[in-house]
Amino acid sequence: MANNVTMTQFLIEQQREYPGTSGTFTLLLNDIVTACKQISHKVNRGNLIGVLGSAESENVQGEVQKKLDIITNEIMVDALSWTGHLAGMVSEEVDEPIKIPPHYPKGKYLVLFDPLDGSSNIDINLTVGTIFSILRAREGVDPEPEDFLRKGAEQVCAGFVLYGPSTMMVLTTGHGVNGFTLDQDIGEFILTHSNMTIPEDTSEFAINMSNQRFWEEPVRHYIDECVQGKDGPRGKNFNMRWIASLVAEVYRILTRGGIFMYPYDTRDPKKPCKLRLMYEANPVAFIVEQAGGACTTGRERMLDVKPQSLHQRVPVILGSKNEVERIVKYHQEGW
Ligand code: AFP
Repeated sequence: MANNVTMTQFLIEQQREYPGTSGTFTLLLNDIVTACKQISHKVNRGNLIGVLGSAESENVQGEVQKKLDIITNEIMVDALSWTGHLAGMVSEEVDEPIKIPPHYPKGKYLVLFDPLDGSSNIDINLTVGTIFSILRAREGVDPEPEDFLRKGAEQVCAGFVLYGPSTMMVLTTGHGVNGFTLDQDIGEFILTHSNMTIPEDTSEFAINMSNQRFWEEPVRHYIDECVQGKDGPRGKNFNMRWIASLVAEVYRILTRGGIFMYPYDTRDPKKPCKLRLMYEANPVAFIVEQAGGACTTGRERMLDVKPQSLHQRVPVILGSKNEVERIVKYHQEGW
């Protein structure tokens, strides 16, 4: 592909390789891109336009919302409702599925999204992101919640946008993973990272160590071995990272390998996991697998998990394949 390839050109050229595609999909992705450009602008201007800090409200998860959680959710819904490419949406910030207003046509796709992942980092000017997952819909009808509860393996596309030192979009449509950087001068995402792949081995793990006493034994055993370093059973030193922003962790792993874990823990029996299956775990699992990595709950391949509810939480272990397989083996061995 030539240089300075815009995302639109990339998608259209990719579509030509797969005859029978209608082009609606490219239009839908462009709608999402337009929304993320608006979000990038808001996030970047932050205090200059008074959008930082908390809103006096809670989302369906019982979490205090940031002003930008609400603003970014509205931007996504407004940008996607009128286009005629969607039959319905699900957002981390809204309890029920979001319907397409009756005066707009309904399309053949469903979008599930976390409008602002890592929002606890927004006030400290750290990288945050938007995560999205696209499924096919039953055309022309208002989708029931069940229409969204599909295994991650049924996704037709998944992506996330990073609002960091530069704004980037990482995307898969099931044909590898590509990264695009937003050229603020021309307002276009330009292909800068073709065929991103995750090394099978790594010496870098990411986990919130402050939860160690609540982890299950297989995870505790794995981390114990890592921190023992070259004098321990792994015979090599490991480094640790924790950004508290899933998108930034996954981008680091796509760039240089690594393993990320937000495992099952016993802190709160009502909430044994943190990350949400439908709009956090499934889209990053699709991306990680397409980049040659692996993603599991510890006991099951993430993309095979049968969803039970729109906002369900799951344990997430993802990254360099050989490390993920080692942790799965520890779960199977009943550590
Ligand atoms: P927020 O969106 O509420 O900041 O949560 C971010 C997140 O879902 C994910 O992006 C991080 O990996 C994880 O939670 C951070 O969790 P801790 O706050 O427990 O470190």
